[in-house]
Amino acid sequence: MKIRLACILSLICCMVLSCNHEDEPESNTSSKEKKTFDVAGVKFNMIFVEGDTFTMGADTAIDRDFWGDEIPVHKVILSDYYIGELEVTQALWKKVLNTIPSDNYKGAGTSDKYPVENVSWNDCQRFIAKLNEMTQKHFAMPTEAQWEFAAKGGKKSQSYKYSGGDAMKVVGWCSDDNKKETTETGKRRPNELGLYDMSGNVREWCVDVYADYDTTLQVDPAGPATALASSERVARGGSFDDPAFYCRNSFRAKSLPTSKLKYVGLRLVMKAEDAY
Ligand SMILES: [Ca+2]
Repeated sequence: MKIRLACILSLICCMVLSCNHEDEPESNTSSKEKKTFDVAGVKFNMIFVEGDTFTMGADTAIDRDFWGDEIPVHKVILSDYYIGELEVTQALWKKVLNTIPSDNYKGAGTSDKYPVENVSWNDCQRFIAKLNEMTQKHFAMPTEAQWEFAAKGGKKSQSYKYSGGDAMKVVGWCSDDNKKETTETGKRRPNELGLYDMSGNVREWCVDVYADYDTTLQVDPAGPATALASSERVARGGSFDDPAFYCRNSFRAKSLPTSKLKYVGLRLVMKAEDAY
């Protein structure tokens, strides 16, 4: 009886360990669902997001914390795209621009898996331009619609409040953790698409100029066509420095494109047809 009990316990233990392992971000894989890119030795994964029509904005039936700019909800049609499995890391930023801008820099090597932050929207555009020059690819900053659709789990959405769950402490890092700094990317549970830290850790710049929503059906929207130097840009997902309700899938933050903040970084996207 004791032997049988020991076997059952060790089987459960193996299953738990196996599950934990599956939650760790993987590298060195390449398929339609997940493409690995290598920039002079720094590898990162992009996850396929099948396009669809989705409802953008706060689902007020499940989320009573919504703010006025999260409505009116509206239908958006998105084409297929890829989005970063993780926030852009300090290792990748260093490899591309050879600079170390982050406030939470832990030292050479140690900081590699931490998200880059303290980078302005303008800095991020320079980073992407240089990355594209190095790789001969077409990486971009997500549109606000691409970011929100991916955060909500795309076509695999389970209608969670945060990206990947209804409890923030399970899926990401916010001020409730009381850490007062970023955490290595990929340490909490991913969302339905396998994306980590969409909610929390660092807010993520989007390409869009911040503007009110309207009810018009939109196809691959990228925000207002006119952008002034003083136009605030959208940053989504909340951060380690924000309360949990800022980390909801539909919450919208904004900052000037010149703002460098220790809680704002970015994530990459790419059109599906550009991934080959
Ligand atoms: Ca984030």
